[in-house]
Amino acid sequence: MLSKKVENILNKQIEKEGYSSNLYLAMASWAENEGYKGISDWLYAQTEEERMHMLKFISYINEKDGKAIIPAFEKPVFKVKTVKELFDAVLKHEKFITASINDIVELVLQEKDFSTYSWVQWFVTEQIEEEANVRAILDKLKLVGEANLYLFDRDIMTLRTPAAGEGA
Ligand code: OFO
Repeated sequence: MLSKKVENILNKQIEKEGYSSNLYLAMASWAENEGYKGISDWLYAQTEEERMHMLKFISYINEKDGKAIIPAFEKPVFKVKTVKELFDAVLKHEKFITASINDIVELVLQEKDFSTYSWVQWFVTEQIEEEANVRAILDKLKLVGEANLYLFDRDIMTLRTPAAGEGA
């Protein structure tokens, strides 16, 4: 059984994970239009990963006798002109998601909901990994330089760590 407060914060996270999925979908489409095939593949893969995160929240809430709410998703907004700006925006968004996962951890501890505390640790680890992946991409971009985007775009998928549960 989830407390009302825990059920609410987990439902809010469904919306955030769904928004993340749509944000990366919009970014993937931007990259595709700009001719960056590798970058768009990376973002399409992220889109799927975020959808999987959203589904995890939905099934956990329902499993615990709560009611998962599927919301209307806000239109994703981002304004970038360069690949560097694009990945800065991805990192900024991941930091926002990390902060919201931390808010969940804080609340479940206050509520003494130790099973949700244990369950949400998967997301704590996942956020460390996601931020690290994006930082590695930004480092690589710095290394190859914006002038060599062809190479960066060709190799970006090799920087992707498969998500937990995804075939390696
Ligand atoms: Fe769901 O981890 Fe990124 O946002």
